[in-house]
Amino acid sequence: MRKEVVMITGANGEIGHGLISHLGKKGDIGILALDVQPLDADLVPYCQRFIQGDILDNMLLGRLVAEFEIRTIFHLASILSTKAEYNPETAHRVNVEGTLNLLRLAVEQSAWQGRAVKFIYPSSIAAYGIPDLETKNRAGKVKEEQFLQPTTMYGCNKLYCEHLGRYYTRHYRQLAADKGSASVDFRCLRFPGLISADTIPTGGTSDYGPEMLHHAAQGIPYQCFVRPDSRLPFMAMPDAVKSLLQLEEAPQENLSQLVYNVTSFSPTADEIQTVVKKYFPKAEIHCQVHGSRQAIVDSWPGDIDDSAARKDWGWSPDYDMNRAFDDYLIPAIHRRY
Ligand code: AKB
Repeated sequence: MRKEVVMITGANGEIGHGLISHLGKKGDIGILALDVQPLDADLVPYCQRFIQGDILDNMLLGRLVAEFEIRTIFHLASILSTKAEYNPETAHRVNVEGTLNLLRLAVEQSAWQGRAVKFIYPSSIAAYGIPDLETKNRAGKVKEEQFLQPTTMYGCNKLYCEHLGRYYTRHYRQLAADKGSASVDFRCLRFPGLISADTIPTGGTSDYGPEMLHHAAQGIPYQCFVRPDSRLPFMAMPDAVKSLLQLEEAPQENLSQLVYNVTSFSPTADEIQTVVKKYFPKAEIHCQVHGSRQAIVDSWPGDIDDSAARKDWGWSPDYDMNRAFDDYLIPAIHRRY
């Protein structure tokens, strides 16, 4: 008999770590983990199966459909914004074709199970593209339907995959229903920058937040690549995990939209530096602006409106900036380094 599992792609990435540790500690569902990189040893015991493989490998995905009963796909694998700018076509292949492959897998699983497989997709504030700084400063909390003109390949990929998810859920569902089959139940979060105590992101543009903290904790000088007044929304990793699981559990009839902003606090780079220096007074942090990364940050909103998530499925972050540092990041980082 096939065992019911949740499938997690990008398992060895930042969010993968947080999600696998959380679900693994709860232990009430098997985890099928997939990543192109080997899985860190501390995550292996939490997984029913880890497969080192590529989401572009359709033969591999076909095997998984045959072997497992997949309840939910958390599709976390992606090439982040800065890295994607250096390899746009590769990013497109991984971020878009990879997502399409997984949507197809979800459709096949749904048809086989006779019920819609849930597909939880983290999109990003990169889906937004604000034309200039003055508009950014006046925009306030940006809503899901505003400023959807991304300036990066990653942002274009995320926005397009949101549309693909909508297509498979709303329109393909009708085709499936006509054939007496089920389709996929796609649900999407637009994440702000994330800060984890356990992992340091690679290839993103909001990375200056977590990098400042992790460098300071290790006594390594840090060159911050954005201006001190640069503002972005952020969230602590436990809240990111909480939002993924809350959205997965939300009753379908409560969801008035497919794509939801979620966020917690919106500091400037200078405000992050101030709080980091409160805990690590000897931290050496200097500013050396990187033009193209700064341009990406300037095109992303300084804050986003997550009222739809709050209203539809009771979203509320546990960690504001003070709590994130006092109760989560600093204690965990002291244990780590
Ligand atoms: C990135 O910086 O690319 C990501 C994101 C905001 O999606 N952290």
